[in-house]
Amino acid sequence: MSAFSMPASARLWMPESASTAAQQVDWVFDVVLVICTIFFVGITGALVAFVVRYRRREGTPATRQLHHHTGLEVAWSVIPGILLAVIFIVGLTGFMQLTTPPEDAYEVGVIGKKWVWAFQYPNGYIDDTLHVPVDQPVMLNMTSDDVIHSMYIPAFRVKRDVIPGRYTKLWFEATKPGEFNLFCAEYCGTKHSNMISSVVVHPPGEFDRWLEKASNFLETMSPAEAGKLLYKRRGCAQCHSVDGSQMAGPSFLAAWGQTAVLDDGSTVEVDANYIRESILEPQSKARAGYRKVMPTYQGQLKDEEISALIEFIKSLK
Ligand code: HEC
Ligand SMILES: [Cu+2]
Repeated sequence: MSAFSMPASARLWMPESASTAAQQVDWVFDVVLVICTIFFVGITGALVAFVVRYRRREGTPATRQLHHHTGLEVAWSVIPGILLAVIFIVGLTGFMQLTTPPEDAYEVGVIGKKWVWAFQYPNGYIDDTLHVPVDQPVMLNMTSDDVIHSMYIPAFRVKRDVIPGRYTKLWFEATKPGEFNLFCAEYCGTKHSNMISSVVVHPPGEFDRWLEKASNFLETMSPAEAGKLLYKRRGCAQCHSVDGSQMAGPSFLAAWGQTAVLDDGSTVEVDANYIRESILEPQSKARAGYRKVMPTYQGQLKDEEISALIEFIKSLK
């Protein structure tokens, strides 16, 4: 327990705290802040006082020689030295804890891509919101499809880069049910600021029920409805509108059956095969007039999911 901790709601400059790491992180932050403030005020105060007191005056000769003061010099070296060593040790142990996930942590896969998060649960289900059980360590195994992103959950006091071509891990244990913000904290392109999601912490016993229900959406919904859900959850909505407005990609409104002009001048009809190919190999037949920014969904959308997306696009007459 920290000498500085107050009820979460009473804190002015800290976000809500909802993980086992939050208290310690806040405590270290507060202690370092207090130490820095004491030194800042002390040093700046002495500086100002000396400037005023020993300023050059008419008729006062300059001091010829100053001798050093061994006691003072030892004190101002040793005391900060000890403080720094203590901060280092506390920081190092905290860092080790934060970077070493417990063996029994529940693992969720994370893929960052411009500009959406994909969270993959052990049964293969993918969602754009992170759902976790309360009071259980959770480990995120993270990678990126394109550029460097950064997983940041302020209420849990955790943040870690998400890097293409390698896996980084981050873990936490949520301490209260609720919904908390989740951000990308690394500037990753035009819509970086839209790369917002949330963590839903489920009360005991509810997480498994949620996962079971959420994973069955392909069976419980009509294909077009399931496609609409995928369109929102899997980030298509970031670049494709359904009301005809222009975004990074062509609108899906009335796209079905249209003749699309490709960047090599040829044309193609927007049908099931073309949509499927656009999703799996976006660069192979690129539309004229658009930048090739669509990420591939190869290996990330099952056949049934692609079919559902096709039905959804078809339904937008
Ligand atoms: C980062 C932006 C972005 C995201 C995310 C994105 N797309 Fe695209 N998409 C584009 C762009 C740009 C094009 C046009 C250029 C091209 O064909 O590569 C395109 C083209 C397409 C086309 C061809 C449409 C036509 O009229 O020619 C389809 C179909 C498509 N996307 C489906 C999807 C689906 C389904 C998703 C989600 C699973 C998705 N896109 C996610 C940017 C995006
Ligand atoms: Cu990002």
